[in-house]
Amino acid sequence: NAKKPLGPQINYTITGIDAGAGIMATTQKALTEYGLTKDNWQLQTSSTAAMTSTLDKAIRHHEPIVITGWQPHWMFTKYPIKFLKDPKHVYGKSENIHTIVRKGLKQDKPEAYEMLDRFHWTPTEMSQVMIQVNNGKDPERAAKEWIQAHPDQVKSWTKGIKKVSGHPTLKMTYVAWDSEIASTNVVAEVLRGLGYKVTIQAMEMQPMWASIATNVADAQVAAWLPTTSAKYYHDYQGKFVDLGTNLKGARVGLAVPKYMTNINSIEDLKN
Ligand code: PBE
Repeated sequence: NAKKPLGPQINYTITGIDAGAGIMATTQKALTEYGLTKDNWQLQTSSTAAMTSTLDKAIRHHEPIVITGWQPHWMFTKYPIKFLKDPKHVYGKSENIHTIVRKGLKQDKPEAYEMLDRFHWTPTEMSQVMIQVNNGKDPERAAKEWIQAHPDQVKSWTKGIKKVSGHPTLKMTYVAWDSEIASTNVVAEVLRGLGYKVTIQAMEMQPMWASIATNVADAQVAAWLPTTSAKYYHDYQGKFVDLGTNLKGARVGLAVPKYMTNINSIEDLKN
């Protein structure tokens, strides 16, 4: 098997996720830029759950597989996988996750704005929530428990902010990726602690950006930049407020099991 090139072994197929994800658009671009479309490499659309279950199966059988991978995500702790080098930097060097709010939020809901502006955490902290949810815990429960276990961190986001009265509503939108399920639930819980009646609504990436741009929603904490969400960032530029990084050091790319020792770079997918 080692002598047979990788392409035919996996039908020249990269196992991807939902069509709307930024990583899918970037991977399509990578196939072109690395000259892989000529070899008939293709990107298969599925979902995170389907991709990780295909990955699980491949690893159990010690078979080759190429997936769209990103960090923070439990796939990197649960499975022995590695990112492929990306010498053309199609996926960018590293990504940060930004908090995006609607215009006018600062005037209308200054307390919420202030908390959202302060919110930031580390990949390790986000992973603590993600793992609990992956183990079957309800996301709201996992968020509440994380908040209880990290009072100092939460205080740094809320210290000095006055609790609001009358339970004003606050609407957050997100895409149901594991990372965003974790962050959105934690932020929503903290805002509830400040007196808001917070709703969170999952949708696809384009409507999420549109919801903020049209003032239908107040905030989202799911903007992977500068590469992964670039399309919508530019499409809606001027119609939202970017509060900057809430998580530093995310990463997006193609990944393979570590036992695929001959495949270390996207270039290696070429025969
Ligand atoms: N992801 C996780 C998303 C952003 C968060 C990398 C799958 C994407 O748009 O590709």
